[in-house]
Parts: sequence; C-alpha cells; structure tokens
Amino acid sequence: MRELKLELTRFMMSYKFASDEMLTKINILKEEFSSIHDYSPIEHVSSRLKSPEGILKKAIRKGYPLELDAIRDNIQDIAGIRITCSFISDTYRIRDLLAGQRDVTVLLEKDYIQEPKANGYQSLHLIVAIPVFMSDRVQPVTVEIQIRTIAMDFWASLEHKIFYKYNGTVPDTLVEDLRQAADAANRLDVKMELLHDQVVALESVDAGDADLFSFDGLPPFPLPKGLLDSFMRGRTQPE
Ligand code: 0O2
Repeated sequence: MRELKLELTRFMMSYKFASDEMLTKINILKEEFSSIHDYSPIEHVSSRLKSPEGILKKAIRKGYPLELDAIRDNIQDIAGIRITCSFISDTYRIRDLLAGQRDVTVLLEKDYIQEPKANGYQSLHLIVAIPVFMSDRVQPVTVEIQIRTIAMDFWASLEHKIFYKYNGTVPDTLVEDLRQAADAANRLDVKMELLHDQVVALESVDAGDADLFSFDGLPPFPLPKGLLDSFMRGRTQPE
C-alpha cells in the first residue's frame, strides 16, 4: 500500500512539474510581450490537474487498463493549461511560439477554430510532451493546452454550465441558440481583429512622423512632432 501511494504521488507530481514548466514558458512569453511590445497576445492563463478520482473515472469510462503506464499512455489531459488571447491570429502565434521551443514536442493538434464542433465550440487544442527532470530519471510528460480568444472562452464557459445543468441532454432550442451565439462570437472576433489591425496601421503612420530619441541604455522611442514642437516652444519662451 505504501509503495502504491509513493508511485501515485510520483505520477501526479510529474504532471504538476510538466504543467509548471509549460506555465513558466507561457509567462515568459507574456512578460516579454508586455514589456517590449505595446500589448501581449496572452490575456489570461489558467491551469488545472485532473484529480486521481477523475483520472480513474476517465480510464474506466474509456476502457483503459487501470495501470499507471497505460493511463500515462492513454490519458493526455491530466495536466491542462488554458490560454486566452485577444485575437484569433494570436492563438496561432502562441501555438507557433510554444511548438517552436526545442524541448516541446507537439503530439497532437486539434484545430476547432478552423473546424468548429457541431455545437459551435471553437478552440485550438495541443497535446504536447515536455521532459521532466527528476532525481533518478527524465520523463516525457504530456500536457493539454487549449488556446482560444476571450469570446470563445466566454462561449465555452457558458456552454459548459448549460451542458452540466441539463446533464448532457441540452434541449434542441438551447442547442440552436448556443450555435447562433457561437457564430456571433466568431463575427465579433473577426470584427475586433479588423479594428485592431486598423489601429496598428494608424499607429505606424503616426510613428513615421515622429522623431526618434535615444538615451544611453534605453531603446530609442518616438515622440510625435507636434508634441515635440510644443515642448521646444515651452522651453524657449522668455520667463
Ligand atoms: P475538462 O474538465 O475541461 O478537462 P477526451 O479528452 O479524449 O475525453 P476528446 O473529445 O478527444 O476527449 O478531446 P477534445 O475534443 O480535445 O476536448 C477535450 C477538452 O476540450 C474538454 O475536456 C473540454 O475542456 C474542451 N471541450 C471540448 N469540446 C467542448 C465543448 O463542446 N464545449 C466545451 N465547453 N468544452 C469543450 P473535458 O475532459 O471534457 O473537460
């Protein structure tokens, strides 16, 4: 019994470590984007570990052998991370940035953004493996990463609640309403991204007009010409 408890603890810990490693990678990207660029493509990050009870229930439901090795091979969402982005293009950008890292192996990708589920569900799902370095072994551990926009996340949270409220048998009218809401969320995503692109285009025109200043140890930054002129006038006004 003691042996089994120890094995189970090691098993669960490996998923916690893998999740922690991926979260560190994601937070590095988030911080780097926030400090160097004007905005971060990552709005929010959350994570969860399936409970041992949830893992066993899933193994029984799917008919997998109740052994740790079989569970490790077959259940790939024991560690789960959800990344919420502002825009659809950001979801793919984050996918590329994570998948491009040397120690991250993408085992499976499901693109429910390109091909939404029949109920309207949209999200980009990755199953990745990452090596976890423990005292006596290096173990590749899988993590499920769901990447979606704020609008997709809003829809999925509500749909999840409705699904559980009706025990999985959602009335047809609600199913249709949810599908329409998913379409509306998608239109909003497309519209917001178009608006964002226009703002970015305007910003780069403004920046073109600006003079570049540089100070020792700091990156050059633009100052719009109008503001610069007012500043210079203020400085040269007689007392
Ligand atoms: P939880 O509690 O969020 O983890 P499998 O993982 O093998 O059972 P499948 O269908 O191969 O199932 O996996 P898929 O399609 O990649 O979906 C896995 C997860 O995506 C789900 O995990 C949900 O989190 C989310 N998901 C998938 N479809 C829907 C949907 O229609 N609505 C909502 N709201 N979420 C969805 P779990 O294990 O169901 O739940």
